[in-house]
Amino acid sequence: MIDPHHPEWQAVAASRTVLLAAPRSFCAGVERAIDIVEQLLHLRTTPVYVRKQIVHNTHVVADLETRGAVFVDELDEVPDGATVVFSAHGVSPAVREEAARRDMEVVDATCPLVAKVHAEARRFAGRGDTVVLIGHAGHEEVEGTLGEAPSRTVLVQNAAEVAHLDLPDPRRVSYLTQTTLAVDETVDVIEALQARFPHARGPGSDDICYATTNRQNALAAITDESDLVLVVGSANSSNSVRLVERADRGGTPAHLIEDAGELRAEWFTGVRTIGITAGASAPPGLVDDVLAALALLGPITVSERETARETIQFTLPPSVKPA
Ligand code: 10E
Ligand code: SF4
Repeated sequence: MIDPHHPEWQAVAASRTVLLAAPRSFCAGVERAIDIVEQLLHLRTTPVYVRKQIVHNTHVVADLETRGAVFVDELDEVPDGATVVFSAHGVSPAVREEAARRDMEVVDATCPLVAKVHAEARRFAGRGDTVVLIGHAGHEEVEGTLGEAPSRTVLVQNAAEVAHLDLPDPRRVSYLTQTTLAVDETVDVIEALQARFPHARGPGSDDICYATTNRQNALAAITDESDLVLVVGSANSSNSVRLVERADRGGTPAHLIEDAGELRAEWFTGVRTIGITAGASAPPGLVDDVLAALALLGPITVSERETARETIQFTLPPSVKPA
């Protein structure tokens, strides 16, 4: 937390320029997922369970928890017949089957762009291909997508792993990607895959979503001019971590912060221009808080650099649509 009266913060007091990347913060899939939980809290008199973090942001989860949502890790913590929300990252068919078997009311907050990747996994595996899923092991979205055709899907995390793939029929290969990967790194993985398996077929371009791509491009546009980059987001947020790595690869020191309380004085020595962005699950108000905190160190001139305009919105499931 910035304390303007403390000597360590006084030592880095200065007037500064802040470059705000745009787009940043909430994407359409996150807005929809949060809306779903909010609507249910309003509409139901019984408990509203949410399987996993609705989105990967500590503040969003804490806020919904305060308002009554009950977050659980697995369905075994949810009573039979209860209302349960599936998170924006999606679930495997096995989870859906368990919910159905136990008569739960499921409200699915899976982002439609994640659901699209699930549909591709079913289609590609259904035509007899081995599906190479490019993504990060252990991530909830990857676990959900892998679950669509577990015996026909293999996970690849980077270009180096492509060399170790041992596939049953090298002519029957398809690939898919997690929605929040680094665009530039994914190009390398797909190239390595196509070099080894020239028959490999993909989803057209790749599955990285518009929001991920836009936030990476917006950050790239301010990285060179910045002495320091701050990314607002939680540590388990894949798309937020990719933004930090993107700035680092561009040669600018970058830090992921949950909120203004995590700012550290030593980051600001010699820094005159600060680039700021936020991951797709980070509430916009947290960026406002960071700006307010930075202003305690001296006058700031804020300049927003917009590289794309986002107008996309997803409709809510019928069961939670406001009348
Ligand atoms: O860790 P991720 O970036 O996948 O998730 P997030 O909750 O931080 O941001 C929203 C992205 C989703 C739901 C995955 N496409
Ligand atoms: Fe959907 Fe993309 Fe947002 Fe994920 S990051 S919730 S895929 S819009």
